This record gives sequence, C-alpha cells and structure tokens, in this order.
Amino acid sequence: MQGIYKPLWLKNNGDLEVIDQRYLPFEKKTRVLKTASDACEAIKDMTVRGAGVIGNVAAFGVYLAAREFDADIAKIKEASAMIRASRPTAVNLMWAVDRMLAHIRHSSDVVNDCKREAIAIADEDVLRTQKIGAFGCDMIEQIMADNKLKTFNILTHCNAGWLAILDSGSALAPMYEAQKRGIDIHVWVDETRPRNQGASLTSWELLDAGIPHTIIPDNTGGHLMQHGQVDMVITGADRVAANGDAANKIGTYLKALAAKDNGVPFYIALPINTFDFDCENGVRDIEIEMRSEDEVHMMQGMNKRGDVECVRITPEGSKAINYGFDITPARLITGLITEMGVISPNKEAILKLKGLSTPT
Ligand code: RUB
Repeated sequence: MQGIYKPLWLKNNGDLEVIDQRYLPFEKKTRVLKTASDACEAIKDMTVRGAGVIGNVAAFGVYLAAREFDADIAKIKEASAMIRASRPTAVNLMWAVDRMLAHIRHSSDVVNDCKREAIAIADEDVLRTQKIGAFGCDMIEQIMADNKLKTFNILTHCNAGWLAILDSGSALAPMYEAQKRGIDIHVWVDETRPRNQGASLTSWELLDAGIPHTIIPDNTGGHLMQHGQVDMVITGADRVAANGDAANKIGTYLKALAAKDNGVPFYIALPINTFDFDCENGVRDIEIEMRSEDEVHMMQGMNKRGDVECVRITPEGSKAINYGFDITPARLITGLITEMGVISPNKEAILKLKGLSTPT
C-alpha cells in the first residue's frame, strides 16, 4: 500500500496531504486533511479541483470518515453524503463515494478496506491517464501525418493536467506523451476566467515540464483558429452524458463552436469514470454549478512588491453571474479520448464502455 501521487499523498499517520491549488502559481503550499469535513471543505473551497482529483479526495474522505468514526457505518454514510454534495457537476465525485460505500458494505475491516479502495481508485486513475496520453498522442501523430505538419499547435481550456487527475492529466496527458515521443508541440493555454485555472495552473504545469506554451485571453482562440494557428483542441470534462454531450469549464462550448466553424478537430479527453451513463441528454440534464459572484469581481495576483493579493476589478454595486461549467453538445465534438481508445461521441459507442474496468 503506497498512496503517493503528484497532487496528493497519504502521510505515514494516515492523514491526506494535498497541494493547495489556490496558491499556485505563486506558492507551492500543502494542506493536511484529517477528517471527512476537511475533505469536504477542500473540495468546496477549491483547495483541490479537477474532476479526477475531486473524486480521489472524496474517496480518501470516506476513509478519513471511517477512521474518525471508528468504522461506524451510519456515521460514515452521513459523512459520505456530505462529501457527495460538495460540488455538483463533476460526476467522479459521486462515482468515487458510491464505489467506496459499495466496497465496505460487507467489510469486517472497514478502516483498512476504505484505505485500500481509495488507493486502488487512485492507482487506476494513474493507469487511465497513461492510456489516455498514449491514445491521444497517436491521434496527434495521425493529424500531423495527414496534414504534413512539422510542429503541432494544441489549444486547451482550464486545467486538465496532473493537478486535475492523477498522475498525467486528461487533456494534458497527450501533450506529456508527445514530449516523450519527441514531437514538436506548442500549447495555447486559455486563461479560463474567472478563476484562471489555465493561466495559473496549466501554464505552471507546462512550464515545469518544459513544454512550449503561450497563455491567451479566453477570447483569442477563435481568431487563432481562423488564421490556421490551432491544429487541434483538447479539453477535459467533468461529466459526459450517454449521448456524448460534455460538461466542462465555462467557455469550452464557445471554443467548440469556433473549432467547428474553422474545421479544427475538437477532442475531449476523459477517463471512463467521467461518463454519466444514466444521463441521456447532457444539455438538458447535467447540473451546472453556480459559484460565488465574488470570483468574477475579484482577481488574485502578485503585486510588484511580490505579495499575493486579491483586487476588485468591477464597480461596487454591479452584479455578476458565475456559471462554473457549460455543455458542449456532442455534434461539436470530433472524438472522445478514453483509456479504452478514441470513440465517437454517440450513445452506441459510449454505452459499450459501461461496466468496463481499467486496462492493465
Ligand atoms: C475543472 C475542469 C477540468 C475538468 C478536467 O474545473 O473543468 O477541465 O475537471 O477533468 P474546476 P479531469 O477547476 O472548477 O474543478 O480531472 O478528468 O482532467
């Protein structure tokens, strides 16, 4: 049993330590989670974020509950319900909690079984993202060969790297793999207002890996596509419905529209546990998280003295609205890059993945 991953790890005493993503790219702080409430809080306040990692912290949160409540099943269930409700859109959260509870239904060693299962989920995610990287990179090589390209420009939105899913990312996994294969890539990084996950987190990851990239204001992608400067768009997802409609960070839909208009391939990279097989129609049925309007009014950054501070960028008194996600309809998606291969975004292809376990 290990439980050590890039954005989170189990300490020797069984506490979960996570990178506190709210301070990146300025400071690499960590936060220790000791209880189910700590896990819940960390998901809510976005200490941790990204569908995959939210699922992992939820799973370890159930373990923390088991430890805290001395394997009392009723109390574990109560804490699990609280964790399950901490954010509404990323389905990995509900999937992970449900799997943990199902696993301990007949357990006689609840605390250790919880720990083992949370680690098993995380280990599977590591494998999933490696496979996604390989299949996604095969796709990059194919598009490059078809179009006789020497360098490859990919646009991505939000952060779907290893900060978001263990341990290679979803959308960023093909980029990490491309670097390993010696492919000359360059990444356009959408800043991703209002929380700037692209500008703060994706750029931080890519810089650390030495992958060439350029941060762009969210409104720039369409212009770049019109001028042939984007060869492919890859984003992650928080939930993909059985009909292929995909929920991802607000603004993804607009990129997909621009990609369609300009004949740019638009791919979503996701592990199978991001599918919601019971959701028939994503545009109609996926719940979109509403977040505080303060995230629109306020911006965090480093001032010239090197201090991190939060400043207001809107007039006091103006109202703002903050939808966390939007839905890209399946008709705008070229393909879904999963650990089982690249599939079409339609019900027939998606339902074939239901119940499959992670390849080894
Ligand atoms: C994150 C987001 C990411 C997906 C990636 O939103 O939209 O693109 O979660 O999924 P937030 P994965 O920052 O609000 O959590 O974790 O599978 O890469």
